[in-house]
Amino acid sequence: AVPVSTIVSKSNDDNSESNGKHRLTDDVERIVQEHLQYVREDVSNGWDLIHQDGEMKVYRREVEENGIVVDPLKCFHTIKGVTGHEICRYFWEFQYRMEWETTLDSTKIIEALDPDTVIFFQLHKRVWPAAQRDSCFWSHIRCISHSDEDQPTWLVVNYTTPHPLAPIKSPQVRLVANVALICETIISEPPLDPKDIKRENIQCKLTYVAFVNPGGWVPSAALRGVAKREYPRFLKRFTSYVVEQTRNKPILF
Ligand code: 6CM
Repeated sequence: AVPVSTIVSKSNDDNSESNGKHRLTDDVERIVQEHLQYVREDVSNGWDLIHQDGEMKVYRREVEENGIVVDPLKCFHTIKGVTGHEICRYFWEFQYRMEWETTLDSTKIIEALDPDTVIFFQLHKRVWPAAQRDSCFWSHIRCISHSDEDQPTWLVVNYTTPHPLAPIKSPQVRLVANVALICETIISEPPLDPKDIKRENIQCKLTYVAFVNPGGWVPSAALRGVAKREYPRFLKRFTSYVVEQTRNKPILF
């Protein structure tokens, strides 16, 4: 849940319909379903492995739109000792973001649409010689249960949206993002009693996908260089952060 103190602007009439729907419900549903399809597509055709470090693999496809690099990115990782819920929770929750995100100047929640969907406004660190970027996106966390026996899949989707509280102000450039983090929990040698599951018996299989349009021209080689360096760095730092934070806490399934 979002601490009330972090919500700058909360709800308006079209957010609070009695059926729990809000103005972006249908968009959220559509994009979540697209990601659940897309995550199954493999990376054998047209994808380049740009980074590998142990279990972590980062792939990208080189794509340009009107001369702007918009390379899709797909990353796989397996992390020991944490659940998919824990990884997604730490990625989604506002209060942890600045502890693992090294590429941001600031982040804030400008609206809460429902308990699982908020709108963020973020200022990204400027990368010379490009103009500073900002972003405004809805962020949704969800648990998808397959059966009573199997562990559920958890996911977070971050998807660009306009917002009256986040007008585009030159010289900043608004980037456009469609990002998903999709996690499964694997339990090895499950004990008869679920209460006896230890961190050493669990691991999380993570898939992270990103479609980012920098929102204006950036030198292609510079942008590809930044992406090749920063995405593996983010995955390593973020996942180690979650391992550290959860080490001595009860397991959140
Ligand atoms: O997914 C990540 N972070 C989330 C929470 O902050 C959120 C962020 C989405 C935007 C990611 C865009 C980064 C690309 C910035 C490029 C700026 C242009 C530079 C010009 C270079 C010459 O989903 C983790 C994001 C990790 C990014 C490396």
